[in-house]
Amino acid sequence: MHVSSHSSSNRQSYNIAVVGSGGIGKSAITIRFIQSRFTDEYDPTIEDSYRKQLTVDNAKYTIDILDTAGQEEYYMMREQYMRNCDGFLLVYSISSMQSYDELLNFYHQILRVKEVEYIPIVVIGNKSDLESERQVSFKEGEQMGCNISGPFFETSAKYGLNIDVAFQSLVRLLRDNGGEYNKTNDIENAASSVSSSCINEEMIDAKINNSHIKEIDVCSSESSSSQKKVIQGGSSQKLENKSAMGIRKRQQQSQNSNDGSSSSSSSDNCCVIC
Ligand SMILES: Nc1nc2c(ncn2[C@@H]2O[C@H](COP(=O)(O)OP(=O)(O)O)[C@@H](O)[C@H]2O)c(=O)[nH]1
Ligand SMILES: [Mg+2]
Repeated sequence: MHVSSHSSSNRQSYNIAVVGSGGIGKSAITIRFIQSRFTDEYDPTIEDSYRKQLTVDNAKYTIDILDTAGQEEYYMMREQYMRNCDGFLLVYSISSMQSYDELLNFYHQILRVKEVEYIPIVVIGNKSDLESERQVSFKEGEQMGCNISGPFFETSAKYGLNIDVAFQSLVRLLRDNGGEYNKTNDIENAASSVSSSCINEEMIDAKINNSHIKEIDVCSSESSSSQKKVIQGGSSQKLENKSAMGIRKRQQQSQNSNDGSSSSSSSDNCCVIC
């Protein structure tokens, strides 16, 4: 169920930041999405920006993705990219309760910096393959999505699970100014879509019994298609004082004409509107 009845943006390009604590897989998610591969190199100091073209619901979009790094500890330094970005992937690791707890700090800072009540955000619980190390339940992830009015996905950058649908979901939010997640969009509609209990318990039970990466509520997602990419090295941009923060920076660009869904599972996705 994607939303088209709300105010739609005519924009065809958006700036997105991948945000969260260090070591939770921001770079792995971004590289999986851009390059359809998994990297287990971990360099917390590299900040990259990427460009990718993707098609969502038959419309083409260019998205600039900032894979943030190092700013986790530099509260003030985050403000610049927050101001510049239209939408955010807020990421924690299911194997780190601390990274989960820190998400609300990021969220509140984004709202404060942008001075708005709603901002297009998708919540991601990454490393869903690390079941034996799980510290954050699926339900807690959904609760976080409810708290910040955003769709929630558990992903595995390692296995390419739910990565593409998470990005597509964010593009739809940007296009629809949040759709049903933005309660200020359409008061009547929003009121009727708000359920008294934040999470549908039946859905959760089905989810838990099944697996952590299958859908609990249906968002449309697109079928896979083959993907051609050109990755180009580039110059650094955007962040100032990066040397003071020990951040190394690259820029990569991916031009393609697909819907960005080739690398992940076919249609596993989940969103809860609460
Ligand atoms: N098992 C598993 N490991 C992951 C996953 N995503 C990232 N990692 C690993 O976690 C470490 C940190 O990832 P990275 O993307 O550099 O984290 P960042 O600091 O948030 O950018 C690396 O060793 C990655 O290989 C995942 O989905 N599953
Ligand atoms: Mg990183």
